[in-house]
Amino acid sequence: MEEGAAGLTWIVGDIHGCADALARLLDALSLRPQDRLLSAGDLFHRGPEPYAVLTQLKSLGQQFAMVMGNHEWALMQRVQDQPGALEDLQGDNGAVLAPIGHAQAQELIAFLEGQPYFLEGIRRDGQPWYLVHASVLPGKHPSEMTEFELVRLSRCREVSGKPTWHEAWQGPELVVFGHAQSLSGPKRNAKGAYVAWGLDTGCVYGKELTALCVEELRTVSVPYQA
Ligand SMILES: [Mn+2]
Repeated sequence: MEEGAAGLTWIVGDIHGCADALARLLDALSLRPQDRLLSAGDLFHRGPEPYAVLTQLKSLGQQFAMVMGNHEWALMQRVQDQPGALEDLQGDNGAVLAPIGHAQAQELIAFLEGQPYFLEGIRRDGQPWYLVHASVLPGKHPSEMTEFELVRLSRCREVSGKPTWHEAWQGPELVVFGHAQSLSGPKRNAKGAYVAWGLDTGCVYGKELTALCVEELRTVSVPYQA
């Protein structure tokens, strides 16, 4: 992706329909025109205000980009199987989408159509970064992973003990991801370099919504309740 001259790339973790927290996070970030906000996916399901999340993100225009989460993946699978069927907007494993009107549902689906499953870039110090919802297997580029693997925690099946990806990931790329509260926070490799950063800090469970500045490796968090 093209980086603005002095622009910062902020990546926000799982929003899950928490529109108030998103509004407070955007206030805290005070994005400048050259900055961007990227989402690690799981934007709308489980939480109280999916449509208010959508309108806030759309208002960012070209400053916003996202990767699909497992809930968007499941929703779009169903929409592709049954074009026009907007009655059932559940996410993965029956995750609820708070009720929204028919026109709003159409708007939400149109927003998600064609969204990517990964994004990538290069930090100013030359370290490449990947943004995915859940995982990248060691030795693979995200483009070599299936959509299903990218939105769920994948296991290294060829390694003894079949560890999950984050237990084996040594970089050098920085993988920014969401999906798993238990994996939130930074991870360093044996050389001390940051090689993964989990951003699901449990907002929809009453905890925090977190964004990471990729260039500066610092986070800003806001609580679920003001
Ligand atoms: Mn998820």
